[in-house]
Amino acid sequence: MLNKAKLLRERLKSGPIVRVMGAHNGLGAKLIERYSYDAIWASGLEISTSHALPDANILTMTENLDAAQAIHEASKLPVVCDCDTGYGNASNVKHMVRKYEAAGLAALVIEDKQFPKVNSFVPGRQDLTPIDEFCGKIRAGKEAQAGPDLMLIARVEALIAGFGLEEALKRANAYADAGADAIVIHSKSTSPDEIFEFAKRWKRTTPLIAIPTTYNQVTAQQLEQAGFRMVIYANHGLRAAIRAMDSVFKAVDEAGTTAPVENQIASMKEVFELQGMSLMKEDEKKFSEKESVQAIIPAARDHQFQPDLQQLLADKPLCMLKLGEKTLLDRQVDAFHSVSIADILVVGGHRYEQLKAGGIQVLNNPDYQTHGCAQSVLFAKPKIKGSTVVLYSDIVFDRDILGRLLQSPYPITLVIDRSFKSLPAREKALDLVNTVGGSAPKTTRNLRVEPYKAIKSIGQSLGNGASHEFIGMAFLRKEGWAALTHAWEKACQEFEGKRFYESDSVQKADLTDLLAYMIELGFPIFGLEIEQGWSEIHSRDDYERVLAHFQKPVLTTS
Ligand code: SPV
Ligand code: MG
Repeated sequence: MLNKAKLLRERLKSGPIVRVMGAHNGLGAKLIERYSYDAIWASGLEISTSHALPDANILTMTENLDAAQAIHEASKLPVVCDCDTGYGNASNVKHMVRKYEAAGLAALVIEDKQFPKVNSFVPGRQDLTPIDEFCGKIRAGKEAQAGPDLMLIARVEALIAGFGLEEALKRANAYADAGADAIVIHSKSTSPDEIFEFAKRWKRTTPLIAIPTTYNQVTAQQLEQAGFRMVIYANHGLRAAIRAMDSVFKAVDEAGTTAPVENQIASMKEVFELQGMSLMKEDEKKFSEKESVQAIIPAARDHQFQPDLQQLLADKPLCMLKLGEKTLLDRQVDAFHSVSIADILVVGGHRYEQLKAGGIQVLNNPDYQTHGCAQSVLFAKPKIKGSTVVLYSDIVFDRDILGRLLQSPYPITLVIDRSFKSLPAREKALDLVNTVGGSAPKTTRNLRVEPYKAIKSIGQSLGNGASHEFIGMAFLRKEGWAALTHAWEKACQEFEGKRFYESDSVQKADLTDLLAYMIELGFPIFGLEIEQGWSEIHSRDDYERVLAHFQKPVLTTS
């Protein structure tokens, strides 16, 4: 672990003057770190102001420690902590040193004023602690620290309190004798002369620190030449933030829009960078990314075999039909997004250029007229990395079906509806399924209904013996997808020039043909049983019915 206290201690001994900039939170620390500062000042004034409270020991030690810790954790730089008067007497200082040291803070500054202190620039009471008492606090602090590196710095307020140079020197010498690792000689003069004079008369090796808030013309180089080893710019970030926020708030108030300030403020990109968002994203990838699921929507067919839809579909694929304000495809994409599936591959053919929806990738299959649905699904193969949901482009469904499907532990799971038997017969052949064991009996109360059924057979010609209907939505885990593509290659060789289950050829095969083949090869395929909650669009009637559903006024309760 980076020992920042040791680093700072070393830096004070040699090299250019140590430059320290003030902050009150992690954000300030991040901005300071962009430049060449050596350390960060966890300023009591800044921290108090950020709580809109007086800099007068109103905040507790814990609140100040929390802020200092946030600064420390946000940055690689050592933190020099403003610890006011040490939050009480020698016992409080001992407790404080242990807590701050354990938190990894590099240096603590305590000032020789009486508790509760008031900021040095506020006129009025600036009462000093008796020298002996303050020396006791320093000794207590040094005794309390566990390791050799933490620095306990004594801040002399004699010049602030109006006692003059002699008193300041007397105190500084006593504090150095008591074990202080450095001395802050604070001044509210507008010229650096008094602290220069102090430095001239300082004959010890204990390093000197200046806080040039009022004598702001002085340069770091001048301070260094005068003998100072550290300069603290105590509150400039806070004061800059006040001015920046205020001018933006004022401008927006006057303009009634945020447009005029947009180019004066940080972009969201910069905000995210300061948060460490990109690092977090990398970590998510590295450590906690869930198996990413892709989606394939085969949408190549022209639906010429559905005469009453022909007119509607002359210039577009079926999934581009409008269902209320959105297209069918939009609704499918929304459903995928709701379960965090963003990589959506739509295999197009007929009027593929019309396929449009947020974030989809269109793959154009130029041979769609001679290919069946299975081949359309497999057209996406080069893009598939692991698990995938296959969704027919002509169905609408309740989103929770998709959510439940993704919970399936099986390599291949088809969504199967058990309600089809109780519905009026439909003219078009259905993708029927027979499961092992059939549906749960409706007459008994079941504590738990097993939602997954092993599928025994699948095909359009199963007829009345079928137990369920395949709705056109399937989830293939990585191994399921691998098995499907493997079965496809095998089928292409084995069934070359022959009928393939219910299709004239492998090329023309439906997905159900390929699944039937896999079942015959002994690959386990499961069904997630549902009861309604979806509809296909196979005819004009279907379309009108689904359209009416989406145009229905929203029901309100009175
Ligand atoms: C602080 O930043 O809280 C300080 C320095 O103590 S000053 O406000 O300049 O006294
Ligand atoms: Mg302070």
